[in-house]
Amino acid sequence: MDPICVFDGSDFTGLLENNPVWTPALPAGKNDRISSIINDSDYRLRVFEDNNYQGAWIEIGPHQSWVASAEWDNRISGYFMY
Ligand SMILES: [Ca+2]
Repeated sequence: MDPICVFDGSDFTGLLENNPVWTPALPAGKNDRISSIINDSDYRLRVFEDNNYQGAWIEIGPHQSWVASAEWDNRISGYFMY
């Protein structure tokens, strides 16, 4: 499976997770820090503002990269892929 990478930086630097799994709550050092994502998998990635897949969410499609808007910067607390 090709990786999904989430980054602290807004320019795909500062790797926080490589090939993440379903994550209802990111640990403290990674919570509310994601600023960019590369989804190089065949799955959709749905990211949530709150723990346990709650609150606002958006999706990053297969083989897409994403840079957080001001609204979403340092806000993601969990994600799953499907
Ligand atoms: Ca959050």
